[in-house]
Amino acid sequence: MDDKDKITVTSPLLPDLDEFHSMLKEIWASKWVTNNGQFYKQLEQALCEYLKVPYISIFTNGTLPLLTALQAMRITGEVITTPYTFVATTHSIWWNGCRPVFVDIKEDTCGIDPHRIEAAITPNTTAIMPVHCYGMPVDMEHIQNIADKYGLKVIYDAAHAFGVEVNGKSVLNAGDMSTLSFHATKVYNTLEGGALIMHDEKTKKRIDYLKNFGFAGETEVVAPGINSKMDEVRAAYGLLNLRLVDDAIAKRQYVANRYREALRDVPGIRFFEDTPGVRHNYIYFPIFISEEQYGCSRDELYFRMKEHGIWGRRYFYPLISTFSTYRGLPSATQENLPVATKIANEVICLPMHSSLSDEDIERIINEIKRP
Ligand code: T4K
Repeated sequence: MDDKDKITVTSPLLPDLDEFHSMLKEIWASKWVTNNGQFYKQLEQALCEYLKVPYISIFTNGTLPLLTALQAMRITGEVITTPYTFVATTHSIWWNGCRPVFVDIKEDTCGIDPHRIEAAITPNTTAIMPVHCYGMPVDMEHIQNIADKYGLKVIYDAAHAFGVEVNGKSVLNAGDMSTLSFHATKVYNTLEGGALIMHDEKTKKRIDYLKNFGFAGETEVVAPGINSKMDEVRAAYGLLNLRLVDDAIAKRQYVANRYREALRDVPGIRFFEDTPGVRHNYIYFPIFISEEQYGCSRDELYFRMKEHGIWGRRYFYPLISTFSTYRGLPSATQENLPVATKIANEVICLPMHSSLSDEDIERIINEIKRP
């Protein structure tokens, strides 16, 4: 198969090159390339408005905000999370010297099952880190009630939830903090990048210190910080991409609807419908294969598609709880995680991005429908 015929799971949203070039010229003229530059400040402001959040701090990627949020809140001991996510979620807990405690997910969102959280709480639990997996909002009210009851912090890994709203309100305002990823593979990207969303100015100030080595002034260091500031080049790129993101989401919605229409009657294939009241961002289009009804296994379909140039991805297989670092944890057993185990064995994320053509979509659908 020719590489040009290959359809990948995603493709980055790219700004107009001439416009980007003009902004690069401004950066070159100013000779200010990082550390709180003009475009950086503009991007933080523009993102607050677009995302309907009060405060944001932008980062070099989506992993460092997770690490920094845990540091900022001095989280210790055990952190409740799920194994059905990208490894960055769990690694951020581990890198902070904490122990992840895995709780199973719900089939209708692939997010944490709030009904199973209380049973996982011990005297060492200090926080919950839920994930809005595929941008599907988890039950934030239920989670907050549990957190309030036990005095726990809630940090949302909202890497997939750029622009996702429930009844007109951003999901990024839930909990104590939420993180975003602006990686090239996301709905909105700054090449690499990410952000932390918080509720008040004091916390933003502290986060800004932490991501700048802990500096609170020229000579004062208030914490063992790290370097995770976004530079001017990526901030400029981000400002341009922000203008394109609504159209990109609309195009993704079109792709999702084409998939849904075509696959609704295929036995053994499930997918998410839109949730009433939710503004989805269509970051991924996962389908779940029931081998018995579909007639072949997830992996058979996955490799057949690949053979024909359609590179879906099995996000998130294998489960994080099966990796060597984590499989010895008491919460990592298959018996504790029946839904996550099942879903991880059924999922394929179909190609989903704003530059898919009608012919591409047709090719993908035909491959899935092929007997
Ligand atoms: N939390 C969650 C829940 C996350 O999903 C992620 C990241 C994070 C935290 C951490 O955020 P970051 O630190 O990454 O900002 C990708 C991404 O690297 C990762 O950002 C993402 N989640 C994860 C789910 O997927 P890979 O290893 O699958 O990506 P890769 O390089 O195989 O790319 C996938 C496809 O995308 C390629 O086949 C083609 C296309 N692509 C990719 C790149 C990089 C392009 O067309 N152009 C490109 O430049 O991890």
